[in-house]
Amino acid sequence: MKKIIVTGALGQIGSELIEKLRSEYGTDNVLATDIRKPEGETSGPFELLDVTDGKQMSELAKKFGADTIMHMAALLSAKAEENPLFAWNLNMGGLMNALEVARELDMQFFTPSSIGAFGPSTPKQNTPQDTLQRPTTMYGVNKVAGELLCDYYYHKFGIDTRGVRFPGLISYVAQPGGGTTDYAVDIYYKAIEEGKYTSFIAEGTYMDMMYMPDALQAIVDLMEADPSKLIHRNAFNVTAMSFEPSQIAAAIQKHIPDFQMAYDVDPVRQGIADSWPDHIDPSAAIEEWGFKAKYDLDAMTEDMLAKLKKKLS
Ligand code: AKB
Repeated sequence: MKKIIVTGALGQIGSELIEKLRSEYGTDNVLATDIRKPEGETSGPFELLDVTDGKQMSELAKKFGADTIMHMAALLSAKAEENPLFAWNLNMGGLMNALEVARELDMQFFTPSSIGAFGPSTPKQNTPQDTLQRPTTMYGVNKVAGELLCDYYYHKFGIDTRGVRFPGLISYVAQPGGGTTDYAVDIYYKAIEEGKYTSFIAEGTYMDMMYMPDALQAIVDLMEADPSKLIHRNAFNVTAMSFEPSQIAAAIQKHIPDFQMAYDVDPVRQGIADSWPDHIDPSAAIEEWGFKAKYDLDAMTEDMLAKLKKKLS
C-alpha cells in the first residue's frame, strides 16, 4: 500500500485529491499538507507545510514514512502574472524541494503541468504531445521548466517522476483561485445564484477543460501505470473537451432556459487564453496508460448544476 504525502492539499485539486487517495489507499496512508490550516474537521492526517521550506518537507515525509509525493502547491496563471517573482520562487522553489525530497527518500513523484506550458507559437489545433513550447507567461515558463526538471530527475537519478498537462479543471467542491480557465467554474455558481454571468473571456476563445472526477482518476491511473509502457512519463497531454464561452452558456441554458450571458473581457486573462492551444491531442496518454475521460460538456453541466444546487441551498 502506498504512503502518500500531498502538498497544496487545500487547493482546487488537492482538496478533492486527498479524498480520492484516502478512498483508494486508506485514510491513514495519505498525509495532507498545506501552508494554511483547514477550516473545519480534517478527514485524516494533516500538517502545516510551506513548500519553500525543503527541510520541513523532508522531515514530514520521513516522519510519515511516505514512499510517494504528490506536489500540487502552485500559483495559477493569472495570479502568477500579477507577481512573477513570487510565482517563480513558489512554483520553482516548491517543485525543486519536492523533487529533492523524492530523490533523498527514493519516492514516486507526481506533479501537474498545464496547457499553460504552451505558447502562441505552439500549434493551436490537436496540439501534439511533443511540440514547440515557448510560453509567454511566468506560469508557462514555470511549467515548462518543471516538465524538464521532472524529466531530468528521472534520467539523472532514476526517480519515478510522472505528470500530466491539465487543462482547465471544473469542480463544485473547491473553487480555483487565480486561473485563466476559472470562468468555466464561476459561470455555474452565477447561473444558479443570479441566472446570469459576465464572462471575462471573450466569445470564440476555445480552451481545453476537464471535470474534476476525470482529473483525479487520471492521476491515480497514471501513478498505477506499468512504468515499462511510459515513453513520456511527465507532462502527458490530457483533455476531456474543448469549448468557448457561448457553448458552456448554451449547455447551461438546457437546464436554466432564462440564463443570460454577457461579456466584459479582462485583457490580461484574455491575453493568456489567446496564447494557449484551442484543443490538445491526448493520444500519448491514451496509448501509454489508457487515459479516458467520462464527462463531456453536457454530462459535466448536468452533474455540476445538480451538485451545486445542493451545495448552495
Ligand atoms: C489556469 O487557468 O491557470 C489553470 C491551468 C489551465 O493551468 N486552470
